[in-house]
Amino acid sequence: MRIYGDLNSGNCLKVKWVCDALSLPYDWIAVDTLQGETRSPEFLALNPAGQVPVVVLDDGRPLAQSNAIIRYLARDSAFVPRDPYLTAKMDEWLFWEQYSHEPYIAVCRYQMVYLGKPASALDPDRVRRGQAALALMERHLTGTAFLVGDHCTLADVALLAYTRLAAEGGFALQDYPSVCRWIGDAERALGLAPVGATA
Ligand SMILES: N[C@@H](CCC(=O)N[C@@H](CS)C(=O)NCC(=O)O)C(=O)O
Repeated sequence: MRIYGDLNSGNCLKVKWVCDALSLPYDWIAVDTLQGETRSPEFLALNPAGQVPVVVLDDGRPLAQSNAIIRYLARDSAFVPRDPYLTAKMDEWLFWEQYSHEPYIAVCRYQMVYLGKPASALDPDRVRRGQAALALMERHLTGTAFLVGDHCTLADVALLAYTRLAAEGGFALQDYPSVCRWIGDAERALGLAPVGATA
């Protein structure tokens, strides 16, 4: 399998984390989104949306959208609950992440880290919605170890990707203590070093 991705992108890291945790072999193809590498005809043939991550499976079929990719790769693993209702609760978080979390937290981070904007130049409505997403997670994680039950599922993988980087987007993670506790637990479950830790 080939993974086309950017190691600074949380969406791409979701795929890497799942492959590493499940010992799925892959070749990582680094794609520089800022240099237009997602706009080449070859890349657009893999993903007409012109975004990473994209995987090309061993049989040559491409698949895009981070949550669709991890859903496919981890389909028979402990990252997906066996109980259909709990699987649907996991999917609830995956859809929520893409509509109500990533567009605010990841985009604020993108504007600060990639485009060099100061926090004061961020769209206040985007910041407010990012804070609302963190507050919702805080309320939920105050009563549960992981997002769905007591072990790490794809819901945690997907939400961890940008939540652990939220400070880089100007968000005060210390205001969300249960989220901070969960970040550590999810990182340990995935075998990840904390953000900023030197190897
Ligand atoms: N919903 C998509 C979002 C993918 C996405 O936003 N990818 C960004 C990097 S994180 C990208 O490729 N940006 C380059 C571009 O849009 O041209 C997913 O979850 O995979």
